[in-house]
Amino acid sequence: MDLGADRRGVDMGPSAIRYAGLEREVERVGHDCLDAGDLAVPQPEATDPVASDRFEGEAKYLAETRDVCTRLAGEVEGTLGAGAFPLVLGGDHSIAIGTVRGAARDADLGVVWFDAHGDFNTPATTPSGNVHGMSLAATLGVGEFGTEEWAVAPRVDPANVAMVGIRSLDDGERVALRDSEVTVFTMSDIDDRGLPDVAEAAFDVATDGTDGAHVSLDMDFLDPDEAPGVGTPVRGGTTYREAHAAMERVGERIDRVRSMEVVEVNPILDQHNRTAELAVELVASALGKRILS
Ligand SMILES: [Mn+2]
Repeated sequence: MDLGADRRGVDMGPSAIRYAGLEREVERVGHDCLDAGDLAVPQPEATDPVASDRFEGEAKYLAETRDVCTRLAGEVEGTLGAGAFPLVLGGDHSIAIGTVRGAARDADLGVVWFDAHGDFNTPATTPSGNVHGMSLAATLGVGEFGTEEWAVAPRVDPANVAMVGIRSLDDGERVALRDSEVTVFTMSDIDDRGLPDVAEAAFDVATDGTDGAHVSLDMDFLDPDEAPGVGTPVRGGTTYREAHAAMERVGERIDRVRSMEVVEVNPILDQHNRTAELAVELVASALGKRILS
């Protein structure tokens, strides 16, 4: 999916992640892996960004995004229903609306959101109109997203949502986040407490009284020195080891993890596919790979 922002190239991300050997690596960690292929997503060049929709002009490609996310939610729900673990590849972060909706359908779900950004804008606050910067707000039913067709609420309680790695917020989302029950661990928190401690705390938030957590990994969680091939890079992110430490914490609690997605890999901005390769490594850590095993 590359509808969540102005055309950038993140729709090639899943292909780059596959090319980097995801399936092989997942099987090496000890899991069977079935690639269910790509969802059909409209091409931005063939689509009017402000076609008729409820929030016309304030959120680009909203109708198309909702359609894709509705189908994705069905895939995720079906995967869970088959007793498997859904791992969704992006694509821009707007896909989280579908992943979370599917994972929350039959469960009380918490969310751990690893990201440089808040993704907490709404059509009323967005400076850009890009839905990938609204995906968490849409998931929680904030503001104009508080309608039945958008929100997964009440199944995802904001009190069970934790964000990690935040370092770039728009003014409107800073206010909205402060007014919400979402727990935000910024890069400053990681400086102060260290990543393992922050990741543990985030997991505690997401699993407190829930049936499990969804892990949403935006590759811009990492510093662009490590992950240059992302849609919206921001300096001052996590290091290579910190990112692995975060995913190793996920791996330690994998029995409480219901679903995962890795998003915003942009092969056009990447260097020799290193960001996609890093995405594969981080997924392997999250699924249980350890240095000595
Ligand atoms: Mn994001």
